[in-house]
Amino acid sequence: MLDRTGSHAKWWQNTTVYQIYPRSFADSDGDGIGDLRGIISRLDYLEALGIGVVWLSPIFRSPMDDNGYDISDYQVIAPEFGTLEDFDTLVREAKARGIGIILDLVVNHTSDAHPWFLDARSSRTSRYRDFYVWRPPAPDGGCPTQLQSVFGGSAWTLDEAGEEYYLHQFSKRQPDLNWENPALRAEIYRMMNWWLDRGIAGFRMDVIDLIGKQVDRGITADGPQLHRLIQEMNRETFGRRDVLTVGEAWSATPSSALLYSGRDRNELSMVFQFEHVSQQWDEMRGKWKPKPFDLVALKRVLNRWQTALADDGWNSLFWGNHDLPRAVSQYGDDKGFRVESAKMLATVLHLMKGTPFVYQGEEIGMTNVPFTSIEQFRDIETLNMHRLHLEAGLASADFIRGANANGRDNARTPMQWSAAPHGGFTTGTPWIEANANHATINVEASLADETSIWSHYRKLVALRKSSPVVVLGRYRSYLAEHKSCLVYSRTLGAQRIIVVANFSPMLTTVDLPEEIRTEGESLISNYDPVLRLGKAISLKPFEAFAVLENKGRTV
Ligand code: TEU
Repeated sequence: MLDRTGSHAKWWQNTTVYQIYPRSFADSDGDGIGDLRGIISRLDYLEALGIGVVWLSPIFRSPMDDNGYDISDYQVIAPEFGTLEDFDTLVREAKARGIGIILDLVVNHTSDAHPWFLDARSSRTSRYRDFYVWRPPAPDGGCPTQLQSVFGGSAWTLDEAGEEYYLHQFSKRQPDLNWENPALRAEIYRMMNWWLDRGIAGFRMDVIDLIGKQVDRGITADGPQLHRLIQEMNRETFGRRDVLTVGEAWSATPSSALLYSGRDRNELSMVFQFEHVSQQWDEMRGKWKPKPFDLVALKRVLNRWQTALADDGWNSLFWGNHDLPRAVSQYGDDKGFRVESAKMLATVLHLMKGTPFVYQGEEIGMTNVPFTSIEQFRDIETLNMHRLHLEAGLASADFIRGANANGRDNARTPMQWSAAPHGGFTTGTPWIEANANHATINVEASLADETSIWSHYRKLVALRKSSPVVVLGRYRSYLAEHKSCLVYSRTLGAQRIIVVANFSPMLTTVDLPEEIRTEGESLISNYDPVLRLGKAISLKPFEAFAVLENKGRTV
């Protein structure tokens, strides 16, 4: 498959990635926590879906203050997840099924239980002191700056022994690393090569846009040295290997994404940007007070990113992950038209230009979980924010409404394998309650139904593998201001695909622009196949389809 420059497309441009949150995916030993042997037992399921890569959220030793995004030993598997031998078995068994494993590289910070930090805080002359970011108290004895943590409260905590504050942009148990220190960087690169030598297929890089922080200048994300650091990391580790690297960058813009992923930049394969997510959050209260869904605004963002990276760089494509609400609840209709809208969302995303990421359970239409009491939640961010909400005099019920819409636990309830207790995730008591709708929304029921959401995802994954126009076709959008209909085309040579989607639960009639009135073969549809696009077309609730135009035929 050749790209527009005539060079071959990269292997990670025509594959689909599946994200596993190990804690909630499959528990093999009945302790209520998912583990590596549980994942191994489900590799045939992922192979059947057609997945080419699995991204594992962190599996390393950790106090689990932030469910593994607080690492205390980068080269030991967390005992609750298994052993290094289990990991090597997973890599081998996945590879035998054509699946690569990418690891979650969390190197903006460690856990406060990491030996580096324990040593660093033991003495101001520790050799590891400068692996972290320490500052003296402000003149009034308070925090060095007013920087706030993502999880609420100050980003500074006073270490009594050393009478200095240390920086933590997340929980106080996640001290930020000092990437200005070459000795720290060398330790990270050594660790990365150790995992690459074990046969992994790449890395997802946690908040990689924060490693260039310059806190004395008030800079946390996208610092002036950031790209120099990523290019050094590339040179010292994965740059010499044909692997997939995706950086999580909440601060990314279309122009900075070209710096991260441009073909001659020697940085990353792609980034996760979140404009389509954060543009739905309230300016003041963020995700805890979501705005009403606005398709025109969403289309504007999707189009901006497809257009910006049309000729260089590469998009990641995702609706959800372990930090985000369930896609069908956020962008579709998880009540009246769950199946139709989940298939619609998958069609819209998977036929765009970029690498699609499927979050565990998305492929069977798992939904947000209607927790009613704060005791049911587990996420440190949610629990911290709830406490601050109450301290600010706001009602718990008001906060819980926001957490029901956008809290991270929505994505972290156990994977629903069957109608058995706890969704068949564990024979024990799960670390977090399973969604009660596992009785009807589960893998077993999906696999038995050829019209299921799962079957729809499998078709889309196969389309990407078999169709150069899906991988490399030029994207063009239409009807930008239409409030409920999304339309785009992909063109490569004489081939053109037209994708049409109705984001509304209402029957919708749309006048199509003349340049896309055509006929061809139905590539995929969530209702009856569509072969012809005339002047006016009526769309059923959440109807979506793709037509592959017959060469040279228009109506
Ligand atoms: O997330 C980065 C991050 O900032 C998110 O937590 C997001 O901003 C927040 O959920 C929005 O409210 C990464 C990981 O994906 C996340 O799970 C970790 O908690 C975080 O970094 C710290 O490692």
